[in-house]
Amino acid sequence: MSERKVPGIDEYDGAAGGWGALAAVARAVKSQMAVGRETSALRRVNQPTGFDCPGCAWPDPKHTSSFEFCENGAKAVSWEATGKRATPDFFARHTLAELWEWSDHALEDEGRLTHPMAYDADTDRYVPIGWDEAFARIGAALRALPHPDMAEFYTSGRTSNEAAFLYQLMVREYGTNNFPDCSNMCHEATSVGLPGSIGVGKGTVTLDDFAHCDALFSFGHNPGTNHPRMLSTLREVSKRGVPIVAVNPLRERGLERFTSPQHPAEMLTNTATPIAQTYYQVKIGGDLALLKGMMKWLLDADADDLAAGGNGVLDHAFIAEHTEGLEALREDLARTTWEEIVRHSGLARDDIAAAAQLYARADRVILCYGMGMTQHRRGTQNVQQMANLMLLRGNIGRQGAGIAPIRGHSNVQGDRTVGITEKPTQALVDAIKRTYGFEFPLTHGHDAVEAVRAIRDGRSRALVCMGGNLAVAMPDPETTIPAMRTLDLAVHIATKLNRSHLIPAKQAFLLPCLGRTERDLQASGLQSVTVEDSMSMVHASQGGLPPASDHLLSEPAIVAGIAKATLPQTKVDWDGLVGDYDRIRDDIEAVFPMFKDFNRRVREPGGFRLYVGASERDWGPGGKARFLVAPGLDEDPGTGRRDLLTLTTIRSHDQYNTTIYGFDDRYRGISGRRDVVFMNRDDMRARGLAQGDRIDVVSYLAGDDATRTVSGFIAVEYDLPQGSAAMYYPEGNRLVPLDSHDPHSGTPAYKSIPVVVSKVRDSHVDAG
Ligand SMILES: Nc1nc2c(c(=O)[nH]1)N[C@H]1C(S)=C(S)[C@@H](COP(=O)(O)OP(=O)(O)OC[C@H]3O[C@@H](n4cnc5c(=O)[nH]c(N)nc54)[C@H](O)[C@@H]3O)O[C@H]1N2
Ligand SMILES: Nc1nc2c(c(=O)[nH]1)N[C@H]1C(S)=C(S)[C@@H](COP(=O)(O)OP(=O)(O)OC[C@H]3O[C@@H](n4cnc5c(=O)[nH]c(N)nc54)[C@H](O)[C@@H]3O)O[C@H]1N2
Ligand SMILES: [Mo]
Repeated sequence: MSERKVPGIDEYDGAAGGWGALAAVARAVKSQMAVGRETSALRRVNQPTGFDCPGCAWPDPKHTSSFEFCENGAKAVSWEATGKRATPDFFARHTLAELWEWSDHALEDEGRLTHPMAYDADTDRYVPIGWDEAFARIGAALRALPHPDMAEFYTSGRTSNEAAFLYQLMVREYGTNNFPDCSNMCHEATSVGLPGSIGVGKGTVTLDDFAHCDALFSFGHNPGTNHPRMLSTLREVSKRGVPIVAVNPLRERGLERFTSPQHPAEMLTNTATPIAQTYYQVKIGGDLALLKGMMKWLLDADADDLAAGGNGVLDHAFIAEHTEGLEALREDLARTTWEEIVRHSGLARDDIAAAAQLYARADRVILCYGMGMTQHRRGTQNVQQMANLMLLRGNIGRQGAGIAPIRGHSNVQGDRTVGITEKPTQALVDAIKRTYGFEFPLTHGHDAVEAVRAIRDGRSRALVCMGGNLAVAMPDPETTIPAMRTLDLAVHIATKLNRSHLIPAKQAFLLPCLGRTERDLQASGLQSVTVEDSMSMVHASQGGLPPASDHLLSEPAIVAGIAKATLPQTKVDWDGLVGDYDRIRDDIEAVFPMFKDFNRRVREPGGFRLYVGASERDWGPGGKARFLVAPGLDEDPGTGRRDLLTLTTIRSHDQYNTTIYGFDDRYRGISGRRDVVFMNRDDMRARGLAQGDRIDVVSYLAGDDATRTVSGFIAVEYDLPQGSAAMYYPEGNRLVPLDSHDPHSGTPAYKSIPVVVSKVRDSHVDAG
């Protein structure tokens, strides 16, 4: 680390977790909550009778009886269960133009929304409106559109199964499949890529498998920040002496060592458990090359072993019985030279061989991965190469082994399972017809990128958002935001104020809903909802706090309100369903037979696991798993000149997606600021940059004429490979054009932006 002192930049030499995590929870609670009412919420997270933590989709250990501590879960809960309120008074004091100048942090920090509001163009303010009037106006606006395909219905992944099911039902009865979804920006490469390989777009492991694996690979995710409860699992794995291999351009503290707040001995003695045994600092976008290198090594070692009379390194019995396509993969790997593999991955051949050897020696391997793999132009192929690697040794569909996409939002997987998809199947059309007696078109609707394009081009005139912050989460705000300003109708169902809500359409509505932590009372009494975690476990979630305001409605009730106002001839008994969520679950079961016995099974402690064929070596139609070839090694082809730096965008330790809790990123040594670009020491030197120098970052994507710049950020020296750089999301989003995405999954290439970094003359941050 450089000598110059820059405010807010320091080295963090502690472990992940530890006392720092406890102190951070105390601060989060103190800034948001009145101790007593709200803090009782913290004791009910992820308990058998409590609510599902809105923080992430990592599963809960089945039989925990004590509070499973997680710093960022506590932040998520205290942020929702805050004592602060954004009331009609607040909206009366500020125009939208004024609020636009506020930071994303300041907007949400006003607290929970309390009343349904409608935009008043004359005063440029949100003013209170009654629920019925809001529904009537929304219904009228939706009915006034010339065609249902001119409306977009976005979902963010916190939405429960029950709310999501009703939402897709309403949208389909209305007549469109336009379902832009947060998963389009997230794990869509998994949902699209894995079915081709293993027949199902979901992970194949359960939490129990982690107790049986004998090697674990972690590609492109940062559990210390984004899935902190996973560290407890990794800690157990490490304690068993199982090697953990991290593949990540950045050295992430949570992948290096962890002091568990669950274990007093570690806390008191200030010791930590080492996590990753080996850390591969791959170049950004170099994973495809690393994976191919590992597979090339395996095939060569296998051939050698067979020639020497051994049984080979691959699982030949599995390959023969369960797979097809190995020959094409073999040819592709034979064509790929080590020289190219080394250049693209940034790793030495010996190191790649060591990773492959470690993989080959283990009998049961789990491979986990996150956004570092999916958010590339060839994210889908990246995912499929990971599946190839696993299939070579039969590491799918048996105990202690499998592929584990680590999902983002706590119910992003469930929303998909219950029908939020722009590509419906004939089976879904038939099931809805059978259950409700109406038909909807089989034509594909819009995903998130397509939805923004349609809005930009005037083909879509209405946008309904079930949660989220679409304008800020999407790439290219210079396109997305002006496009959204031209809409006829914008409806936001939300808990807290964010920038997307400040983009007024001709008519705009802000509809406040209950959060996970709150009691949901309907005609039949207290309700619970259900969610599905990353490992396909479905379980119930019931809030215990009194609602943040008497005027809130639940998400299912809001959907029903809009549905009744939009569909006067509806065939669905909306009131009956909302009055008793058991009835929604019965209908989910009727439409999706995999939820057989839903209401009974979800009442069992810990819930139940949905059927995942690949976990049982049932590979779906065709009957075989498939090795799939991804020609070449370039993960982000066509993105521009390779002499540029490649910039990735990442989450700080103090944010939840576009929700900015605070300005610290403890494990990376950053405090009180987010205007940083992490750079390699030699790259800084080559550009005459010192720690804290102000810089401009300009992206250069082939075929993109716009000049996209982030100005005045500061350069921070960090341990990442030469040629790679990183900054925070969403600050980096304006460097990503809307068209820079994986063509198969539509996932934006947020993790690979070619940039030029240059010094802003004579301006470094003052020494502290
Ligand atoms: N506290 C908290 N929890 C969250 C979230 C949050 O914002 N805050 N968000 C939720 C959501 S929606 C999601 S999707 C998940 C996201 O969880 P992650 O997938 O962990 O998300 P990111 O921070 O985007 O970081 C991914 C990691 O990929 C690495 N990386 C970047 N580029 C590359 C590359 O080319 N190759 C490799 N191998 N690695 C790369 C980065 O260094 C970083 O460590 O977390 C969920 N949980
Ligand atoms: N550059 C870059 N961009 C990215 C990413 C990246 O890694 N880099 N990651 C992408 C990923 S993985 C994702 S998932 C998307 C996230 O995109 P979104 O899901 O659209 O964004 P969030 O920030 O999670 O949404 C926050 C808002 O949700 C609302 N909210 C919170 N809780 C609830 C609730 O219980 N009900 C309702 N109705 N509303 C609620 C609040 O109003 C809050 O302001 O961003 C993507 N964008
Ligand atoms: Mo995500």
